[in-house]
Amino acid sequence: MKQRWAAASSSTSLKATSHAVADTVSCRKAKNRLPGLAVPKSTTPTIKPPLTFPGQLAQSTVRGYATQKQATAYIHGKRLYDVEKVRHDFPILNRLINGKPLTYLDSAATTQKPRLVIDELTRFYNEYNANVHRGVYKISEEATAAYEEARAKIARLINANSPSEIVFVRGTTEAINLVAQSWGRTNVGLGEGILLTEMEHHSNIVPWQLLAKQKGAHLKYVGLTDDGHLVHEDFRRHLESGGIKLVTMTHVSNVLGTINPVREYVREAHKQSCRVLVDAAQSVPHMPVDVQDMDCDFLAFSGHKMCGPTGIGVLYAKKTILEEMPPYHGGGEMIREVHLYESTWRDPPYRFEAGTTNIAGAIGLGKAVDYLSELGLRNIQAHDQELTEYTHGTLGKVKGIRIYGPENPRTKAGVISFNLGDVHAHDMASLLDEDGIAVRSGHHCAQPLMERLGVSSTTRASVYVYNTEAEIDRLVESVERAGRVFKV
Ligand code: C6P
Repeated sequence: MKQRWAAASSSTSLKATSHAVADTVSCRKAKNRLPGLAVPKSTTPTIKPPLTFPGQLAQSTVRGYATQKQATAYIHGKRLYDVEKVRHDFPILNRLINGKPLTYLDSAATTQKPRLVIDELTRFYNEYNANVHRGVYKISEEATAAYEEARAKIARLINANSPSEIVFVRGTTEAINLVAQSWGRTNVGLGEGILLTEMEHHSNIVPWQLLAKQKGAHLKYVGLTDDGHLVHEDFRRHLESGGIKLVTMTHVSNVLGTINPVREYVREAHKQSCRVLVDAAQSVPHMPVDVQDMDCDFLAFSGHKMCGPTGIGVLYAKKTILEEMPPYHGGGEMIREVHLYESTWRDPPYRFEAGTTNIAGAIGLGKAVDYLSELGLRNIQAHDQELTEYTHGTLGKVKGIRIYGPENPRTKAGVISFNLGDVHAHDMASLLDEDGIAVRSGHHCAQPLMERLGVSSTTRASVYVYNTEAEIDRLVESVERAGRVFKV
């Protein structure tokens, strides 16, 4: 078989890459509970006062836990994890691709959706579709309550101080652009610096390049070790050189799976009076994230990477910071008063939610949070971890394979990027697709990282709640088949 994306020379590989497929709860009612996933005895609430936050429109509970601490324990709780039961929740996993079962190993790009999320989207449109915060009639009030309840659930998931610290946006990309154009334009000036890392996704590079051009600021980068960790010395040196206003870094690399010690970096940055933004697109869906413990100033993530709908995401920011930030977009519902020549703004988060937002998306994301909370974020992390170790142990033995990032799978998240000999990543992904295996290939929207790795592309398998060791075995067999086909 001829390699369609011939990788013989780096120039042809780069050409291939540029052509590439664009690199691309309300838990109030017991009947809504997931079958077979009972709340563990140790954390079952005995009292049911609602959890409320100041400014919250709808009172909401996460299974009636009395305190934030109890709810957080529930969300991150440890209990037996039954992957076969989980798989039944995802209708798409019944599909056959080329006569073979769909083996979905591209959850870092977007995750599949459980029935409960799909059903809630349908229920919203069938039963209570209305605009929020505008109508005084029944279904508008229902939609508003569900929308605000979703906000409260997200606040609890990441242990924010208040739902008013949760801004609904389209996704991680929009969240970062919001910070760059609102906070950044106000706070970053001529000659000042923004500190990034070489493992960032384009979404956490380009908005800062735009800001730097607008303000005459400059970007600095923390380098990487050969096994995909940040060079701490670099970080310290840049910080101590002065003038850095913002540190912005990913929590988990979408290419290498590296888990950055953001808590420590935040502490060091704060000592130098820098603000810190954490790109949590690849962490919030996969592990417990506690913004108060991390003490980051901003945190961004996307609903579609955590079993929620596309087109909805979250910007978390500390309340005091949000209050000082000017609007990002102007329009309906973000204003207090509008006059012909000037206007005043509502308090956060509404100041940043101009126009009709993705109401169904937010409600669907609330359901996804319910779902993940039922499973337990610690369980999800442990499951990812086991599969990652298994993948390193099996895929790592294939002749000619090179896995990028941390060598010790225990120190990384469930993202496994690899190349086999000089087989181009797109050829590899196409061949795996013949076997019903969905992986991503290309630069993964991280071209500077590709440059650092000295490659134009990689094939990436990424795991989530529904993946099994049997699926990893299928991946390994298929990669071995590719090795035979391409004579590696
Ligand atoms: N990474 C991937 O396949 P959006 O597209 O806004 O939901 O998320 C952007 C983003 C930001 N940061 C990180 C670390 C990411 O991984 C992503 C999305 C996907 O790796 C799609 S490019």
